[in-house]
Amino acid sequence: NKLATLINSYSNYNPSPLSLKQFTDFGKHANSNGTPYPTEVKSYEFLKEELLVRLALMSKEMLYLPEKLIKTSSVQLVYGWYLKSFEETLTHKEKKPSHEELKRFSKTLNSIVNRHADVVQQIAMGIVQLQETYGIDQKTEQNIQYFLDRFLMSRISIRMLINQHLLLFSEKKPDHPVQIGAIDPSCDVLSVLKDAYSSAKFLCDQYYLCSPDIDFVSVNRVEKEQPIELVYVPSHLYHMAFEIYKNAMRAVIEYHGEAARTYPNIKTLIVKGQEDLSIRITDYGGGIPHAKIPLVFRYMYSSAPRPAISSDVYSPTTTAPLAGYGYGLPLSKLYARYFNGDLQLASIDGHSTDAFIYLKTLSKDASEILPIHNKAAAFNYYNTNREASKDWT
Ligand code: W6P
Repeated sequence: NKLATLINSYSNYNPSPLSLKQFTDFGKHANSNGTPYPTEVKSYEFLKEELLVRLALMSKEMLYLPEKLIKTSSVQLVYGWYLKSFEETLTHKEKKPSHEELKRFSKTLNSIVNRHADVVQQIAMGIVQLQETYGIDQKTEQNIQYFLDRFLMSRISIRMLINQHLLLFSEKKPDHPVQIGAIDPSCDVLSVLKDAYSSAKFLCDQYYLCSPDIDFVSVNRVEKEQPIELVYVPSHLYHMAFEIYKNAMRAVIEYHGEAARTYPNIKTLIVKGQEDLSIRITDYGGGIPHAKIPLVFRYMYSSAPRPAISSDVYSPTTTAPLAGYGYGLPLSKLYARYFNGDLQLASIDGHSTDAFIYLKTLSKDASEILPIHNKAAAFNYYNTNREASKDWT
């Protein structure tokens, strides 16, 4: 059929990654008076093609999932959403960018964002379903890990593009007037971290009736003595820091005991260097064994015993009340990697954990990292048995 053929052909293209500099340069000219809608038209022409590529790639990628997972109702539902959104985007293909068409396009974008709101939850449910019905072996787990890293990164990127277009060109307005869409060209890193800390502290106080304090140290090696600013998406940074603070607080309180009256402070160091903006969050919460570090970033580690969820206003699969290794940490790592940064943990068992967030100081270096598709590589990855390596004991 026609839709399948078009998806096949669009999935042969690679996505075009944008840097934060490209996003902001572009957005600066939005709403500048002159010819009506010149930037909006450019954004429209780019986005309608780019969306088709990114949606097609991920709908194809889903077909590499284990058959038993594809067959679950949750994965079928999500797959249908991708087809529907691809189809809706296609209706804009040969259109001229009239005022009406631009408005209709924004409507489509809105409906895509809403349609895909629960993707992460649905996929997580499908995995739990598979786990409970058949169990998941090591190879299957690795394939799901590989898939989710790619799939969720693609989802982050699609939502970034759509959100950016809507914030710049529709009634939807940014949180803060200086923002260029979702991007703050002078994001105050310390204040975002303080917000994230205080939200985590709020949850921690609710759960344990106490929480560790925090010390912040900032070192600006680029603009001496100035507050540290960065071109970044504040909501992404908030998400990462919030996740780390929750885990850090839980570790500290569980390690020293709820009865302890005082706790060692959590420490946060922010350093802006020429190339990296690095953030180190240290907790003296007893650390975790070196061999267990990779587990923290696994989507399926959440199937291990989780802390009891009392008043569950939070989605049990995406975030737990005070960090139960849901999808929070793997997703945070994706947010960091999305604009060419990273998130890593280093722990000293019996002592402390350092969480590192690396971001790019220069917005031109902060370019989207996107999964590309290559049939041979994908086939190879999804079908290789990495269980028994033949060259090490
Ligand atoms: C821990 C375990 C962990 C995960 C993520 C961030 C901080 C921490 N601290 O003990």
